Amino acid sequence: MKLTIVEYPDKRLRMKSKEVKSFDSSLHNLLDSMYPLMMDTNGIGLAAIQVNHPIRALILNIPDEDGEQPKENLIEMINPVITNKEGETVYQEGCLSVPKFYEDIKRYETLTVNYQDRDGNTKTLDAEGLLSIAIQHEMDHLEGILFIDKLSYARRKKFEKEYKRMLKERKSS
Ligand code: QAP
Ligand code: CO
Repeated sequence: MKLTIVEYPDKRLRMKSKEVKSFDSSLHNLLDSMYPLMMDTNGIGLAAIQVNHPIRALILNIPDEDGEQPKENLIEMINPVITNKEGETVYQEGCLSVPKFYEDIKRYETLTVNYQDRDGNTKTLDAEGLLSIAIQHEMDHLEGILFIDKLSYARRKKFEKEYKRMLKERKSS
C-alpha cells in the first residue's frame, strides 16, 4: 500500500478516528505499510490518521539505549484506552505531520494502557519514559489533537508564523 504523511494544516488531521472492528488483511496491510514509512521518515510513532486512515490504530518503535529501532521493538496498538495515569513530565516533542518543529509539552509520566493487537487480542501495557509520552502523543491523534494545540497562546502564535514561513519557502524552492 502506498502511503504518504498528511501534514498540518490539513483538516484531515482533525477527524476523530473510528474504532477498529475487523482485524482483517486490510488492517494488516495498512500496519505493514505504516512501519517502513515511519522508519524511512525517522519517526518513533505514527497514527493511522496521519496516513489518511482515520481508524484507532497506531504504531510505536522507541529507540533503545544504542538508538536502534529493531522491528522486534515495534508495538502496534488498536483501540487503545488509558486506564491509569500518574505524574508529570516535560519532553521536547515533534510530529511527522508537523515537520521540523519541536516544542516542550507536558504529559503524564506513567500510564497503563489497554489495547488490542493486530489479531484483536486484548493487551495491557505499563509505560514510562519516552514510551509513555509517545503513547499519549499518538492517542491524541485519534481525537484529532496535535501537540501544537497544547502550546501557550504566545508560543502557538510564534509557531504559526514560523510554520507559514517554512511552507512558503518550501513552495518557492
Ligand atoms: C511522536 O514523533 C513523539 O519534525 C512521534 O522533521 C514525539 O516520530 C513521541 C519527526 C516526541 C514522543 C516524543 C519529526 C521526524 C518524527 C520531524 C515522531 C521531522 C522528522 C516525529
Ligand atoms: Co504526531
